[in-house]
Amino acid sequence: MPPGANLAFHDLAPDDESFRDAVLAGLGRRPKELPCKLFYDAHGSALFEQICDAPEYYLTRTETAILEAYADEIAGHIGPHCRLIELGSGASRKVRILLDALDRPAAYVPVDISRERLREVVAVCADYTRPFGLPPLPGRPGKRVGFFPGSTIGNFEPEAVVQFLGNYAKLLGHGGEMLIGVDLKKDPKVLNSAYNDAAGLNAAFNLNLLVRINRELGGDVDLDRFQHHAFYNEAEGRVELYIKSLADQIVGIAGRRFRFAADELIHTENSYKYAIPEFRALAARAGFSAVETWTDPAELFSVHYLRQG
Ligand code: AVJ
Repeated sequence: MPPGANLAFHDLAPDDESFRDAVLAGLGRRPKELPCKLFYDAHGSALFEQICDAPEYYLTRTETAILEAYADEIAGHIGPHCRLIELGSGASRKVRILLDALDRPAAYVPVDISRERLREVVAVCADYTRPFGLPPLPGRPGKRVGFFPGSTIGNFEPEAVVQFLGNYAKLLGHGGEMLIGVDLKKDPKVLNSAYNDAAGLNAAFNLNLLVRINRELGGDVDLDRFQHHAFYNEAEGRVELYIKSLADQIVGIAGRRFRFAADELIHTENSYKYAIPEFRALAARAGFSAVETWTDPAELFSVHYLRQG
């Protein structure tokens, strides 16, 4: 933190469902599932950082290049003294690019935990998939601007995207604007390799859920009897991630016994991909109109600047 910068931390104490409850609930469903938010324990987050540097996983470097290429144009749209409210990890290089280009931003509000060089940093611990209120923000009243990079919006079902953007709109208030990263539909080969990288980082990231179950819930999962399974479902416009059981087996977890059939799939994540008009249509249903959209020359990824109304 630079000299003179202030850091405020507001813990809204989100009542996060325990890992145990989420696992037992998910494995109790038909078909079985484990929610993707469970990926991000310390090891999972570290694996994801590695995935971001994998040659096949173009998303992070492409979005970063777009932000670097158009930072001044984006800062022009945002204007001076904004309050930048970022949902999710603020640790990435991306917000750094934005903050360096912005004109005297008034505050940066990472809704998770991050570090920044601003006059004011207001960190808020909250579950942003649910509505929450912001604490009073310091500095002169500037525009509230949302920042949601990384195509994490792709994890929401399309109908939930409208709900989520609607909640975000309320959080930003009248005249609020937002910058959001959205991965684009493309050649299935490119998508399939992005989620099945040669180094096996996506597989380790996915199967880390089973490692967590053994460590945290006293599971007796034999990891050699399960496999990473990810593919692009063109009809649904999404990459689907599963953990596949390689045999008929019974596994003990948290004192319970779960039966898995050979080839049974446990769903762990959807990552929706959009064509630009498709995403704009969803944003419009949430009350946002498209001000500008930037892509890379190969149109692999898109960054959208949206305005309410
Ligand atoms: C962080 C949700 C954007 O869906 O591409 C990476 C997570 N899943 N490899 C994505 C992820 C498998 C990533 N997001």
